[in-house]
Amino acid sequence: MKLSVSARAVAAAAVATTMLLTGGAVADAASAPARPAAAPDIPLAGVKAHLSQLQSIATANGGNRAHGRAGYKASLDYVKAKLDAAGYTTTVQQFTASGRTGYNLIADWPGGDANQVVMAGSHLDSVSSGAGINDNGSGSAAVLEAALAVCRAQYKPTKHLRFAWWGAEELGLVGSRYYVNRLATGDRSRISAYLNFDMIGSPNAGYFVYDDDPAIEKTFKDYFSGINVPTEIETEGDGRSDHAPFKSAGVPVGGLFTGASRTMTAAQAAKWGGTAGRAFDRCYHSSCDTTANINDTALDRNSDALAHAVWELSE
Ligand code: DTR
Ligand code: CA
Ligand code: ZN
Ligand code: ZN
Repeated sequence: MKLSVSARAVAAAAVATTMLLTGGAVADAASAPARPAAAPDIPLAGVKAHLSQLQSIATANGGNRAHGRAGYKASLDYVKAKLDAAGYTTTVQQFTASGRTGYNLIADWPGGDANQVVMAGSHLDSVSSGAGINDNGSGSAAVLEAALAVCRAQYKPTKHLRFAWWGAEELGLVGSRYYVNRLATGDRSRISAYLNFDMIGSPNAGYFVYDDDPAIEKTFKDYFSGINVPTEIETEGDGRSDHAPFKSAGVPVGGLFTGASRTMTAAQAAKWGGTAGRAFDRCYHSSCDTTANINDTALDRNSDALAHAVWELSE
């Protein structure tokens, strides 16, 4: 007698056979490991609101947010208040440089593996000649808004997230070096990545990716490829921002940069838009580095890339 064998029975037999051969469950769409949630879009309006606050702080405090001046501490108090309200564990680290008191702000997002810490940071100080909105309100505001997005999402990554705002970078990476030098040796090796954001909204913006750690570099480059924005390797800054002390301590580092006093070439203008022969930021370290000195598209793209990397590297 010929048996009619249903397709379901054939499939069941195939699964059973596979189970026997693999000794385990058969992975299928339902059981495949879930891909981590993609990073949320970082609202440009949120980042710009922080820049407006930093501009107001500078205007109310002698026109700058420089190390050792009232404008810097007011900037730190602003950022800290936002993070405290969002449930972060914040720490203010005090140090002295050039005879004046400086401060780092460290914000830990509760949870995650303390042996695998993903950090994102930026320097919060300006030079004494201006408000420092691109240098480096842009990085500080983007890191803050990404940290607030982690709270909004109630993101619970495998790794531990830590965010930092450095003091006295303009004096020579003083705050970040103070932090790294005071890490217990074991703590240095617990930092699996440090991401640096110093000038990410330059008016005549280039899109530069640090090429220090290949995996971090790829994370950023893949993001920009996904939005069809070409990038170049950052060549102006080795040792010139707060990633340097982390790199010297053996921590994998990466970051983004939109350019400072170097001029944009014709080839760069052709792929990015912008003006050839003009500095990426004509107001670098000048009094005109105000909220008018920001390229919104560049700031938005880099803020979103920052969040993408934080989510991707901490999953
Ligand atoms: N040192 C930064 C500006 C700067 C110049 N080149 C780079 C490269 C990468 C990051 C930052 C910079 C400052 O003046 O704060
Ligand atoms: Ca965005
Ligand atoms: Zn600077
Ligand atoms: Zn800077």
